Amino acid sequence: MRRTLTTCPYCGTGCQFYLVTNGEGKLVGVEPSSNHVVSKGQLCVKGWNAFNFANHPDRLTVPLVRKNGNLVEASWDEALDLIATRLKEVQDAHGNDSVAFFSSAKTTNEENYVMMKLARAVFKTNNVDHCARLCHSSTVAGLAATFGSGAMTNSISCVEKADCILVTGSNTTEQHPLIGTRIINAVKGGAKLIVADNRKIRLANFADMHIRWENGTDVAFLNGLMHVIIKEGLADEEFIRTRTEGFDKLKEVVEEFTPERTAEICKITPVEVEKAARMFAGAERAMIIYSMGITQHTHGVDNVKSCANLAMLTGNVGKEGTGVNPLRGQNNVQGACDLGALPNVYSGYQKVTDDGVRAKFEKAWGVQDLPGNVGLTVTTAINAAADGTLKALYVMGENPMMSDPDQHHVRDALEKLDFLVVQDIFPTPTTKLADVVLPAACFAEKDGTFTSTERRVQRVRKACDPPGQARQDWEILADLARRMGYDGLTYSSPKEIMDEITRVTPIYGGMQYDRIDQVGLQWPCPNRDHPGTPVLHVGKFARGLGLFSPAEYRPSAELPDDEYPFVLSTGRCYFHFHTGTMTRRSRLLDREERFPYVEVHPDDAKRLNIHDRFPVMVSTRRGEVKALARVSDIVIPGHLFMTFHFEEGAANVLTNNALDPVAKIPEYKVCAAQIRGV
Ligand SMILES: Nc1nc2c(c(=O)[nH]1)N[C@H]1C(S)=C(S)[C@@H](COP(=O)(O)OP(=O)(O)OC[C@H]3O[C@@H](n4cnc5c(=O)[nH]c(N)nc54)[C@H](O)[C@@H]3O)O[C@H]1N2
Ligand SMILES: Nc1nc2c(c(=O)[nH]1)N[C@H]1C(S)=C(S)[C@@H](COP(=O)(O)OP(=O)(O)OC[C@H]3O[C@@H](n4cnc5c(=O)[nH]c(N)nc54)[C@H](O)[C@@H]3O)O[C@H]1N2
Ligand code: SF4
Ligand SMILES: [Mo]
Repeated sequence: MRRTLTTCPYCGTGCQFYLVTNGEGKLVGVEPSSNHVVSKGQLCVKGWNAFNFANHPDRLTVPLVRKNGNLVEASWDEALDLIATRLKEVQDAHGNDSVAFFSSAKTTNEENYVMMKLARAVFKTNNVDHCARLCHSSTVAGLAATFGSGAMTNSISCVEKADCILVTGSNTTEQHPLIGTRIINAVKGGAKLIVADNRKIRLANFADMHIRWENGTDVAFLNGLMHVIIKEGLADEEFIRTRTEGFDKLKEVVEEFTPERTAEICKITPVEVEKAARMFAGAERAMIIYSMGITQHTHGVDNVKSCANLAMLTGNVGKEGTGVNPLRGQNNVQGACDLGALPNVYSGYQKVTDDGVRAKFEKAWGVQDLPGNVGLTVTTAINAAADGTLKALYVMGENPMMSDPDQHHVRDALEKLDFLVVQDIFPTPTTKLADVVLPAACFAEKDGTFTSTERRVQRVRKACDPPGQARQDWEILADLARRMGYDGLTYSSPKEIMDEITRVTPIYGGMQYDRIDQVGLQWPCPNRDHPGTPVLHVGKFARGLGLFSPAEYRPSAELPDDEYPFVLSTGRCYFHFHTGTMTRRSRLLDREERFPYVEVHPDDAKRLNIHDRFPVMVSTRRGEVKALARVSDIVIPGHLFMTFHFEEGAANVLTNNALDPVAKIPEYKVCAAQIRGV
């Protein structure tokens, strides 16, 4: 038996564990790492089972190329030559921006860097993005505007130092289980907990206040809290005076949000608004933790800015046990953003529109004419494909057919493309539409790094060989670059890629492999002597002064009406991850949750003659999906909740692709729906 220390491939908590391989080099299990800073010898059920999918017989093992309508086996040479030729043809005919790249929060930092360098240096387009668009793009935009840096301000260890925690739109015990445990520990240690989520999530059992407001009304609620805090003299005046700007504007906007008006919009009571305001503002150290309930709205950026406003108003930024803490979802979504798999920035958030930055990367990469226009996002690329302006798409480690909103629209868009490449570890609904499918190595089969939600860069280590002819993602991309006549992506190892990253990316300047060998470091870490940064904005915000950015309340894009009387919200469960490609191929996880389901309140079920565990049809203006009813008071009356884990009951057939105007994130959390028994 051999043990290899690596990082969990599921959520952004960033637990580490040992992968156990037997004498034949086959993965046989997982052992926790007792001295890891976050996981401390514990793992959630997905971590314990993280070795399981890697051995599954469905793994992609050979390149596939479409011939006469069918995907057939091909050699690597044939597949990569075809990609190089076709992408070049498309660009020659329709311009550089007719090609787009989806990078992957499942792959390593090094691979994301290589992908964005390939797009920019070789294909001369900024059309590169990844699933952060569907997830925390509101955070990146909202916190960059208010604080100057769009990441979690504090560390996971800070949770236990808070005196009051506001958890809003985060089902922490199921989605970031080891952070959920920290919250429960904090409560046991005397911290107050306010859970703002209309579902009765597990954390609600531990909460001093569980506020079940209407989905999509967070701006009103947060403005209401700030109204009370200002009115009752609970604001941190010194912090406002010395550390922030724009307070007068905030005061003016929240003036209108009396507890009564707030309660009316949110469908709660004025007393709840007042009580929560006093609890939060009264704490010595108060922390905000949020996730998709805040970001996945057409007003996602406004929601994030409002969280930032509340933290600044009460002086809760820049010290331990406080802060605005977006929990990043995927294992390496923080890293994919940091490494510039985004259409507007290079690695380290260096802007593509800045002439000096482009000149720097031209020199470092030995190329000319890097494009200065901001590229397409995941969501706008799909729309451009549907319009016929985007002609080719290269998808690495994403499954847009299942994860993007409005599946019929996505299918239509992907079918219209002249050329689609998908590089994955398993066949997916997206590979089914591809012209070329490339088999990739999974996390257990590669070296590199992931960056966790607390900005911690940690090692990923190879424990076994990839199946069949599957190759590392970065090697595939580098091989393609060579076929396009570019040698600047030829590396001998991920370490060499990281060395280049440290040279061109100031926040990662000190992230050399020898330094992060045992314990990962938190960025910004500008040089080899820097110890890393557990808490951001200490003494000074990244942008100088914190900017109060008040928002007016705007309702969600599609509200219930007579035809579609329910609010449908979508999200996740504990046992499955996203589009289920990995967890549904893990025996233990699959056993726990086997069928698509929809949560419906007992009063609604009774009225509509719907029975627990019996099939129902859920429909919206975009389509209909069959699922099993789960009759339960987890949801409030008038609300339905589904997960998007199941291909045979795909929630994204139903969702609305209305976007936030700034972040371009879709409104996964609110659309109008109907339900009936079948
Ligand atoms: N088991 C598991 N873990 C995961 C994932 C997974 O698929 N499975 N995915 C990972 C990823 S990428 C992400 S982004 C995270 C997501 O983690 P979370 O955001 O915690 O998960 P969700 O289920 O999307 O939504 C969380 C909660 O938001 C609430 N909510 C919905 N609308 C609103 C609203 O308008 N306001 C408020 N305040 N709350 C609202 C919902 O009721 C739900 O309980 O999880 C990560 N961890
Ligand atoms: N309705 C609804 N839809 C949502 C959401 C929601 O709350 N509601 N949440 C959104 C959010 S927050 C997110 S983050 C997105 C996630 O959207 P996606 O990223 O599209 O979903 P995943 O299932 O994580 O897809 C990852 C793919 O990468 C593959 N993969 C795994 N490891 C590797 C590897 O090492 N190399 C390669 N090449 N491939 C690999 C997996 O098999 C899988 O097909 O979904 C979004 N969609
Ligand atoms: S909490 Fe997240 S990182 Fe930790 S074991 Fe579970 S899925 Fe993996
Ligand atoms: Mo996510």
